[in-house]
Amino acid sequence: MTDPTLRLAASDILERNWRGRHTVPAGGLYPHQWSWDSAFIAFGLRHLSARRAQQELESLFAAQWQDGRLPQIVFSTGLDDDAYFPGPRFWRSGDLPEAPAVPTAGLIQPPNHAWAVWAVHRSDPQESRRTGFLERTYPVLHRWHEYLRTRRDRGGSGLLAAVHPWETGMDNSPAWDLPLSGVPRHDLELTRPDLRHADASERPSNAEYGRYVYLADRYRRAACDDADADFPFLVEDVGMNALWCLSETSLAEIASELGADPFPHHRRARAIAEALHGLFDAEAGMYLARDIRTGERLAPRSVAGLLPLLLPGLPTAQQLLATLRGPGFRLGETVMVPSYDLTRPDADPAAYWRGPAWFNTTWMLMRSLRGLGAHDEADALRRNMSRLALGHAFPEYVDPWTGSPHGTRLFSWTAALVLDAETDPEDTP
Ligand code: 9WN
Repeated sequence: MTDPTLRLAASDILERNWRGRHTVPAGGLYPHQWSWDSAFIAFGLRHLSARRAQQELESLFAAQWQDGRLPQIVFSTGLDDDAYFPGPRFWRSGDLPEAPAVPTAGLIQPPNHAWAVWAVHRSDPQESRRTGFLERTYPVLHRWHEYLRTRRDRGGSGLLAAVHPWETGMDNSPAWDLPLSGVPRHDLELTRPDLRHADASERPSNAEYGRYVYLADRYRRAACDDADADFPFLVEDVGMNALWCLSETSLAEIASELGADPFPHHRRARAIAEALHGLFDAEAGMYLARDIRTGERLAPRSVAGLLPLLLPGLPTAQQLLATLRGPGFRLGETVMVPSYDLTRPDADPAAYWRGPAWFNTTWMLMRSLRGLGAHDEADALRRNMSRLALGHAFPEYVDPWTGSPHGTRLFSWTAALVLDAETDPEDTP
């Protein structure tokens, strides 16, 4: 790590947001434990304490449902129900037979967990072996991926489907506008505790929230059973599936390390990669999400469509690199990778997932660039991420042109991922 101030500041945030067994994404806006945040956070924590990185992941794994799902949110007990909406009273997970003892949401988030477990192991294999980390986590991860494979392949294509924009982790992406437009709006008065902590112009609108709540409510009413054939939102998201494929490859590594057979994981990873290839759109120069209900590709080009770059030996890597460097994403001219196609007139550098640059997606693409030998571009991204994080109190996201900060501050994955990038700059996916 070149800059001790950065390391100190990042660890300070991770310490401040630590709640004894897990880290909250941000104290005010996101006061519970989020699934894919925890995996990103573990990538940073592993440089401070292998034990803590293990705890971060294992506190999430302790909330695994009997059907294998890892929930989007594990609710902290002891907070008011209105600390975040929808909270534990909305989900009432305790009434569902497959839910764990702790209150959780019923939705999921992108499966980056096996990837994180393997990274935590690699950073201190001795400590991992001594504590039996992989022995404990492998069965959990295996059941999680089985849930995705058997319950979430709603389109029968071999890809997992999201039933809610929240599941993709890129909630307000323009890619979801079309499928969301057919979703009814929940008619109850909305509670928006998020607006106490963030500017309304930088958060989804009430109209969008009405639809989000309709979907979550309908999913909960069906006991989160993934069996509703007419569910009004069913999309195959590129980012979720790329991370699933990458995590399946990590499961193969974990299986080998444990003396188990890695082959079934390699076989599944290959099957996901092949199915994912069905989402490649040569004209767009990237992968596009698919609406299962209509069978149509969703035209908006979001950063999710570049995330297959994480996958080793990707046949379309050069086309994706050209798109990343081209007018839509402008690598080298922008400070970090924008979340949405800059050539579109509705791209907005400040609006939630509709233009600004996030640290997690930039960090993933930085690692991908390094894996492809593009070291100078990877280094430039790393330097920009560190400068902007330190200069602006570790913001949730930034303007991709000017770097000006948006969203909440002291955001945990921002701290964790710049810490990771600076401590282990040579690491690849
Ligand atoms: C809903 C916690 C989460 C991230 C998501 C991000 C945002 C929540 C929200 O915050 O989503 O899950 O309330 O907007 O979009 O990626 O996991 O940091």
